Amino acid sequence: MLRFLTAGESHGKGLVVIVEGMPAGVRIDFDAVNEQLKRRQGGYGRGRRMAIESDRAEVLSGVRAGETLGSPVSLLIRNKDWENWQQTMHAELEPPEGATGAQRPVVTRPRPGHADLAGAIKYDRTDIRDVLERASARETAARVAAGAVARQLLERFDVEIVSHVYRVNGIGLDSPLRVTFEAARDIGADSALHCADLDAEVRMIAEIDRCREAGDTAGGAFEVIARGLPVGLGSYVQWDRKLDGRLAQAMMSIPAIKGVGIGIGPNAASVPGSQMHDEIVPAPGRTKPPIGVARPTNNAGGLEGGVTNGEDLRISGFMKPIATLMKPLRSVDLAGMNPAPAVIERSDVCAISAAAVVGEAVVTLVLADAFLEKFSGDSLGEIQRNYAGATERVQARFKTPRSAPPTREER
Ligand code: EPS
Repeated sequence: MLRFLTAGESHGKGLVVIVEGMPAGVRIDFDAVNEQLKRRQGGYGRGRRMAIESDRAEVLSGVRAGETLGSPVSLLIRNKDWENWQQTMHAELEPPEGATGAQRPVVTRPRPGHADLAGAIKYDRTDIRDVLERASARETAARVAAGAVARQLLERFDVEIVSHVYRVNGIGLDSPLRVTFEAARDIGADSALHCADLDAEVRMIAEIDRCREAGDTAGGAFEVIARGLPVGLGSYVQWDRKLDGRLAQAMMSIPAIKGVGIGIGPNAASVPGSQMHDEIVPAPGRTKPPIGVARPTNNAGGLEGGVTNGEDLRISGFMKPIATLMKPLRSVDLAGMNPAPAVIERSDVCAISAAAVVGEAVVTLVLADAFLEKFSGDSLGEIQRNYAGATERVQARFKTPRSAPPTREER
């Protein structure tokens, strides 16, 4: 089992994540972790906060001489912006001596679409800052760091996880399945919007500019694709073991995600069975995975019955527009219960590229958990042996193509 917990406020000292269940003996490349954090910070439409931060993870535990120990891996990402918030975000009763930054006024005008109103009522806070600090998508930096650690386990088994953005508001591609795994993998690190289709990207960027000029915000859609997964992660035998359900929960937990699609996604409701299901054809000699069959299409997105079926796993996330509008929507000032425009906090116009990187991270964490469930072990070596044993069984089954099912005697 692989699990993780995060902590940290957006303008507090920093973010912390504890990843538990990483087996011992996995080599950790810290640059690779920081590279993922850098990717999350980028993308067209991000706000000024990203110019302040240059996120890096400090390892506090669980790794020694570059290898995991099997103990919890804990990571710290410091907030550079803390310098500007000490007078407002101090943990002590009063600001400690030398606290820097300004003392900010209390926030009392909740933003429609953010956690502000529900959070202030639920936790009985008069200053909405107590809610928005934790509800902020800043927390996703911690998840990206955790995902970058889990990714290094899956990479040992040739699993690759990539993503691409395919829509901003209504602009872009109609289906993510038009983008191949290779096209998504080859998107450059310097890509403005992490989109595989350059023509669509130009139109999507224009839409973000239009929103910015109008004091508005933009949402969008992205897809995560995982290649190299073995057949049999997840299970159909119990509701909470279905991998599609577990992945959907993880995706929906990303701030602003309002929908999830697997493969063809919601369009599955609009096509007849003959156009939906992925036919099975012989593929003798197929090695990755060694199952002797292949699918000419992948509308199912690599999952049937909540189990990986050997095709690329494809999962989309649908993001609503950011809740902070520079031309604010109507709200109520909770201090006097009078109508008032929603508060304006510094924010992004569009964070869809960041959401794609976070999507990769949460998908990686769920897949690593499912992987460890199937090939479980306390050390990398033990997992490798279990994986090799399972692969051998599948290989043996498909080695000699059978024209008819085995008879009772043969069995
Ligand atoms: C974010 C940091 C935040 C926001 C954004 C995500 O920083 P700040 O509030 O200082 O500008 O830019 O959060 C939101 C859009 C939100 O609604 O909470 C980050 O690190 O990703």
